[in-house]
Amino acid sequence: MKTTLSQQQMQTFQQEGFLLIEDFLDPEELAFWRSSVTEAIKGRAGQKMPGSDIKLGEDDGINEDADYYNKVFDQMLNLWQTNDKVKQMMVNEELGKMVAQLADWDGTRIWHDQALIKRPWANPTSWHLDTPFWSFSDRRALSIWVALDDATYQNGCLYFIPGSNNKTTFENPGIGKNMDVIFEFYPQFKSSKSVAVPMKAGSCSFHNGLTVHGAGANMTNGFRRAMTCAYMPDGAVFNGVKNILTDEQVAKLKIGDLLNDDAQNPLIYKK
Ligand SMILES: O=C(O)CCC(=O)C(=O)O
Ligand SMILES: [Fe+2]
Repeated sequence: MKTTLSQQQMQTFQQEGFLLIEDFLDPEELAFWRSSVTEAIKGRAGQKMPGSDIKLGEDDGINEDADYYNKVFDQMLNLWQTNDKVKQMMVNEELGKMVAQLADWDGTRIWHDQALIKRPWANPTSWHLDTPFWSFSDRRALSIWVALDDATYQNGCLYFIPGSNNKTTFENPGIGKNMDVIFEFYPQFKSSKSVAVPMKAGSCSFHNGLTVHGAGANMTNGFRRAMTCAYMPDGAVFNGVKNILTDEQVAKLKIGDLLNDDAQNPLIYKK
């Protein structure tokens, strides 16, 4: 894993809100990540996340747009909790340090990992923010997105609006069916230039969770698989948003409580 960062890369990330790292994984590591994620997904038998009965393709059942959203991507969360190989990939101090350097914080915890798989002919992922969905509020929170297949203009590579990370708020426009819903909330970006980030399998990008981002449709007959992980700073506190926490976990939390349960949010690096 290529986890060494230059000062320039850290600065670019702070300014632009995203950073591409080419050849993040070497071929051997990529093979391990691919087979481990595949194994972990199989092991789930359709269960989207531990502690929940929701099956892949069954959520949002009351939402008339469920059919559309189910075809944006298959989303499997917290594979690290149910597969030891994925745990080995995710609970990695070097990676935690890299994240801490980009975020400029002292300790890194995992919020959740997530496999994001665009099947052949998948719908696009419309412009959105990540952090406002999460159960803590921190402008520095970020994700890694590792390409397990080549991510191309044709099959749904990521797009970013550079610099939006420093101007968005915690207001959450959600992931709308229409690509442009976010601009109703953040009209200042309506005429911004976007940047496409195609990448080879094994490369990765990091993005701040307040950077406006999305992905294209999959116009091909192949899969576009990515393994991602969202990170939080050590010391982050509960903001009252349930997100992926279970009812039992939420029942035990008061707003302002530390999210420091290592079984849910493992500390992977501390300065
Ligand atoms: O993979 C995608 O289509 C979207 C990824 C994304 O929004 C994220 O990783 O935060
Ligand atoms: Fe996102």
